[in-house]
Amino acid sequence: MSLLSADNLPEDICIPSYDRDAVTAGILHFGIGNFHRAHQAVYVDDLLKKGAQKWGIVGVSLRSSSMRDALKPQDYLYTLAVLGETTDYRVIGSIKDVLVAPADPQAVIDLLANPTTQLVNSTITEKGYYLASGTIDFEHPNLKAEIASLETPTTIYGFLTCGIIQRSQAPTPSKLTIMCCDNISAGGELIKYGVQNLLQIHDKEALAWSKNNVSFVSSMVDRVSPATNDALRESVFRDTKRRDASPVSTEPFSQWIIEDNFAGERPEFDQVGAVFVENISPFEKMKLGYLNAAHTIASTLGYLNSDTYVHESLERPEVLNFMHQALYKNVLPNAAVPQGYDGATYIEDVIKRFQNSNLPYANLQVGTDSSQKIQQRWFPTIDQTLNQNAECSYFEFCIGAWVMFIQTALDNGVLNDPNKVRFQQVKTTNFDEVIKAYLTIANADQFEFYDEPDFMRAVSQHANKIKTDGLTSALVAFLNAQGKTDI
Ligand code: CS2
Repeated sequence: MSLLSADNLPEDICIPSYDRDAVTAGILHFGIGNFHRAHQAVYVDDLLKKGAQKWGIVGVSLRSSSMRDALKPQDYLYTLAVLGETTDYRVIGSIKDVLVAPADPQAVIDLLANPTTQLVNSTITEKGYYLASGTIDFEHPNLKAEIASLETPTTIYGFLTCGIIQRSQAPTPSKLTIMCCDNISAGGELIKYGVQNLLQIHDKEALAWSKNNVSFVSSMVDRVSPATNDALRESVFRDTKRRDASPVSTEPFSQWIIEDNFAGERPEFDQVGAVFVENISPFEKMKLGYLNAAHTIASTLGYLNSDTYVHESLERPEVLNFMHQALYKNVLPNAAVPQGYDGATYIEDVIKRFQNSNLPYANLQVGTDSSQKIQQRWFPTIDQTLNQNAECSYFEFCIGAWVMFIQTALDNGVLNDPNKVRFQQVKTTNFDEVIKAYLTIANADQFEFYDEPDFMRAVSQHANKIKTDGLTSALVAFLNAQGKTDI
């Protein structure tokens, strides 16, 4: 069986042109998922091709061994399939190893303390940060356990804290940069808050050392990369003649904006297309408030229409029209874009990317962890809009549709959300109470719109209309009531 490996690389496609054995792992990456392997790991592969051998990656899985088990037989090589107008393949070699934290936590801590490690990145999805009410939920059992003892860390905060403590005890401790690469606003500051809280409890000397030697950085990351399926495995085998247990598909577009605040050495990611900036906030707000908000709009409406993929959702004229209207009328006027960007152009570019039928992205994949995601993607814009007494009716419909998404996905047994049990425990037959309960579970009560009677009344009307008439009928009626104007 022609399994992809270092001794069995495919011909005629782009492969690592550098000596992988000479590469050392300057980067530790928490969350070796498809997004990381389509994004940061590709930038690093490009950097290694330019001779920057010190920036190889060791991945760390905080939960399961599946990625390690898939990649180890392939020498941690994998195939990237870029699915645009054409299909382009390349083999990525930037990952040198993958550790499974629950199996050997000390190996992860040792790596964090190792002076060769200079940069720690995270793509652990929104739920990996244990957010509640807009900040870290220190009441969560996993965090309570780490507050009590760092004997067996399980969260990114616990592991980073243990690693910093051990690193600080070296004879000549070296600096470290920790970078959030998730769709989280001010992710670097959030990780800093969680880690410094634990250091304050467990090792004040390490806390003092970290304040001068460890920096916490945010970044805006952007590349659509669906979950791997057998169809991709088969097309990769057909086209490259190599079996790859875990190939990754993605789009041609890629963007990485990085806050320029490195404690130690900074990989020259700007040599391979990333951009370093002083102020990351406008970029985070644009990505979350436009692209990710739109992704959740398309997937929420799409799932209620029984469409499997995002591009199929947008093939419905009424959904595409709603998407345009929502972004132009409820986002663009209230969510600034960074200098040099044009909001309308960004909207059109994002929608075009989502319409790429060569890269099917499941509505249910976007819908995963939606109770966490909408707090970052929708709620801040809604509050901004209400504070400016601006138009917000499209988000009223979105929130009503999201409530129906949760209820429908629960009924269908396909809801994938850290709050699934809490949603299941909402048993009232009063639908307005269901709406309030679902929104409370999503921490909406921490936002102003939750106590805005007109807004919540409209949400209830839309949710009830969708419940009784179905999504399409409710959506068309809504658009007609808005005096539907095609963009
Ligand atoms: C998506 C994101 O699944 C989701 O939540 O909205 O993963 C999205 O594809 C990326 O942020 C695009 O950069």
